[in-house]
Amino acid sequence: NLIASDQKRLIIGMGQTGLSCARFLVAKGMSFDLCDTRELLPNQTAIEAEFPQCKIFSGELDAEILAQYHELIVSPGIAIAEPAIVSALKQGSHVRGDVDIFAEYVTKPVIGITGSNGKSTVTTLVGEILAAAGHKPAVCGNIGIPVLDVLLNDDNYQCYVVELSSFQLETTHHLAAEVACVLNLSEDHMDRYDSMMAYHQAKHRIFQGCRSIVINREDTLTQPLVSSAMPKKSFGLQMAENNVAAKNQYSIAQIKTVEGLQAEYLMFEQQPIFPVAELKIKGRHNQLNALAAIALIESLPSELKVGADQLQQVLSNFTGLPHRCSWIAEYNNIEYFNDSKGTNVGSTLAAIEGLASPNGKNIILIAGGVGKDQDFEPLADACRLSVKKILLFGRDAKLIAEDIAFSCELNIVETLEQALAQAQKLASAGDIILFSPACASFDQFANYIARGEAFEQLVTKMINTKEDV
Ligand code: UMA
Ligand code: ADP
Repeated sequence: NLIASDQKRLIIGMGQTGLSCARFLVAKGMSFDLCDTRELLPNQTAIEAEFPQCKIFSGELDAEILAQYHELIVSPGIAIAEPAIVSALKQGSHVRGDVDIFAEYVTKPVIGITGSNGKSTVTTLVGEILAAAGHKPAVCGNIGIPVLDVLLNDDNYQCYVVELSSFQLETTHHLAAEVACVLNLSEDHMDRYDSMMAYHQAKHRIFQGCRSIVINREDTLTQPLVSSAMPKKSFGLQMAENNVAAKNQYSIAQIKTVEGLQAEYLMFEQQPIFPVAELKIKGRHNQLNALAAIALIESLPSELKVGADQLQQVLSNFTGLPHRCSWIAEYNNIEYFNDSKGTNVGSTLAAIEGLASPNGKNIILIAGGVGKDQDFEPLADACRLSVKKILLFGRDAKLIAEDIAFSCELNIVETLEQALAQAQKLASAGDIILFSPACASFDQFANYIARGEAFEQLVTKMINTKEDV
């Protein structure tokens, strides 16, 4: 039997994160072993070639093997509540993740961004604004680039804009971000958490050791318990009524322009920053995302200062990321939107609210997939107001139907293709066909990107076929 010692580290998961941890530890001259529970080990060839000295364990996590390691470096796709991990912890092993190692070594400012929705949009926006100002940001984390991969090229960067998932935060002990933010909090990943409280606690680990915070004034769940001395900026739609209360607040307000017209502006305290109508990203949620990005940027130290021109240039050019409420086509006066990244109830609500017409029901919604044990009832009111019909497909279609029954007309079909065909038949001029699944994709697709691309291809094919007739 091996005896646990400070030298013994086990990387759990051989995906992107596991591989980045292995490369980073090698660069620091540290030894480790690896394991993965998947039948087909990812990156196996690269790992065997690059790290021939390592043991690789496959198959189910084994409590006895894990307990032999002092440090378990757990990938985000593996829950730390796994019995083998819990058992190793009881026997004295420590758990950490790639972001915790990153936090130990990083010396430049870190901008930490989490939340149930909007993380990738805000992370990208912050990165683009800093880049436009000539600073060299590394945009990384849950957005798709492991933090340790970029830290290996630290000389190329002046700061780190890090998107963090609750899974990554679970294994992070002291991020010490320059500024940290939970954008919003609504139910997600309930298949991995026992309660909303547990999910909330994981998200709030982003504030550990931070130097300043950005909070969402209209979502108390985003607000940490911190000392009143902690520098704080806040964003929200409503502006506080007087100058004192509005201190450090970002909001949206109607103001009189120099031409004497009323226009909505993104505001800092009582000063206009940018006209809402000139944002290319649409919907109230994206206005909040823009405010959050500005608040984060303006919380940074003076060496990362951004000029008003540079900020405005990015705000007026940023068209958003693909698969997030993206306009796809208009045909016969019917518009098609792909919101495949709408993988939870909160994001689908934002999509419906962003596209709803004040003059009655204008949306035909296509949703469904893997429901992650969410409660779909919060969709019911928005459906009652704005959705003509819902077409549900995928594994949990029936569960969703039970939660939102009677809020609007509803049909269950097997596939996305059948859903689109039915939506198409129902739609009339002025309607919107919105694909916003509120669910994960892996029952029928590899990921949200493949699902969004499938939807876009189906729409294009349908339009081309009609035009050929
Ligand atoms: N897995 C196993 N056995 C293992 C290890 C993993 O079955 O031993 C499974 C996981 O359950 C998961 C898949 O393999 O289904 C990938 O897990 P991973 O931990 O190896 O993932 P990575 O490839 O390292 O990618 C991770 C993030 N993935 C997850 O959190 C599941 C990526 O976020 C992230 O971009 C990447 O690190 C770089 O930081 C993806 C994601 O879906 C985009 N995130 C979730 C979300 O945004 O909702 C949280
Ligand atoms: P994340 O990285 O947190 O998943 P994204 O920026 O990729 O966030 O957007 C994911 C989904 O959430 C998309 O459907 C998008 O339209 C929606 N969304 C974006 N920002 C918000 C927000 N502030 N509130 C609610 N939904 C949002």
